[in-house]
Amino acid sequence: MNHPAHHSAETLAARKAYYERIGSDNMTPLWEVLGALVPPEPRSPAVPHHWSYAAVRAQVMEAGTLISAAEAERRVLILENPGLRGQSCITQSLYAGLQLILPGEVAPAHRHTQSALRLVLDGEGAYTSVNGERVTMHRGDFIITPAWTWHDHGNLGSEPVVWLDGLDIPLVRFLDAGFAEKSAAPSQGVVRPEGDALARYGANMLPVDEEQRTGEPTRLFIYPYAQTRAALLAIAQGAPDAHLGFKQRFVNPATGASPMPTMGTFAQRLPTGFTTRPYRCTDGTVYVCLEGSGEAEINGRGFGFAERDVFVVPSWHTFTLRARTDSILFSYSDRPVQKALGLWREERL
Ligand code: 1HN
Repeated sequence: MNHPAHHSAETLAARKAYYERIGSDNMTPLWEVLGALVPPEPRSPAVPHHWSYAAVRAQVMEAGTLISAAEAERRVLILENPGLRGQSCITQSLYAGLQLILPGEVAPAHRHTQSALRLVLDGEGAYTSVNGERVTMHRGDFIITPAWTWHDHGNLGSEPVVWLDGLDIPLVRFLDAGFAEKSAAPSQGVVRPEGDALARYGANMLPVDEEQRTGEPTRLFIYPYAQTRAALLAIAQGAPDAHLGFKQRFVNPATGASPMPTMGTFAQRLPTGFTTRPYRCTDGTVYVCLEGSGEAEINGRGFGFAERDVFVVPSWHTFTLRARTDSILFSYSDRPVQKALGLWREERL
């Protein structure tokens, strides 16, 4: 409502009584909420936030003294947006968490309709298994478990391993489309040798008789950091984009679409001293610093970032990124969903 002050107490009381009467029939007046339902521009309840890995690492490790991976099923500390506490959300549509697996542990096999990505942050020696193929995790590797694929994790090494999980949980919850199933066996049998998917799908070739429809997730489920890093360094000879630095998107090599239909994933390099021009877009985005250090300024608030830190830029928040030292950032968002629905917008300021 626009001008409540211009109405008499009588009118307002009559309206209030009316709202109560129609409320008992589960109706409510649009005119009281119209402005909030159709705002002139996105007004996310999510807020910018930064998690320093150095600051939270000890708390992640402490979880390892309190519960096993087997009992927890997944031993994860959820990164909750301060504006969305209690909802297991880092943005309105996305989830993020830090998962810990100790030497000798297994996180048992299950599958669900939610799609997941892993970004390996700390420690060596863990593996994840996706539909019967194992992959050894190295720092910076980006690994996916598409919707309804069986997956379990283990740690065959001698160090704790921590990775970031990114899932489309809030989006699937919103759609009431979640299903999940636990496997009888904790670990999947290995049905293909390690490296099979990377060789078949990740070497600029595809099996000659395989076709994929747009929207199907990629059969390449590991994007090794060594490849990503080498590519970002090699393209950094020319001038960086003023708003994005040197920014690439990960693709399903069979279709050119995002690796999974619900989450877009990106890697970008910002050379030492480079500051991006102010930019905003409608996909709230989770950033992870893989290398380097710098500052993000988000709607006027400054956050320093260092290696392994996570920060979130909510929808339509204007931000800049400055690299204090040569930086590589990974990021993910719901951009493919917004693009498929014709909703995505960006503004380069
Ligand atoms: C899940 O399956 C994993 O497989 C991690 O590692 C986090 C959060 C919610 C629901 C399922 C995993 C998850 C999850």
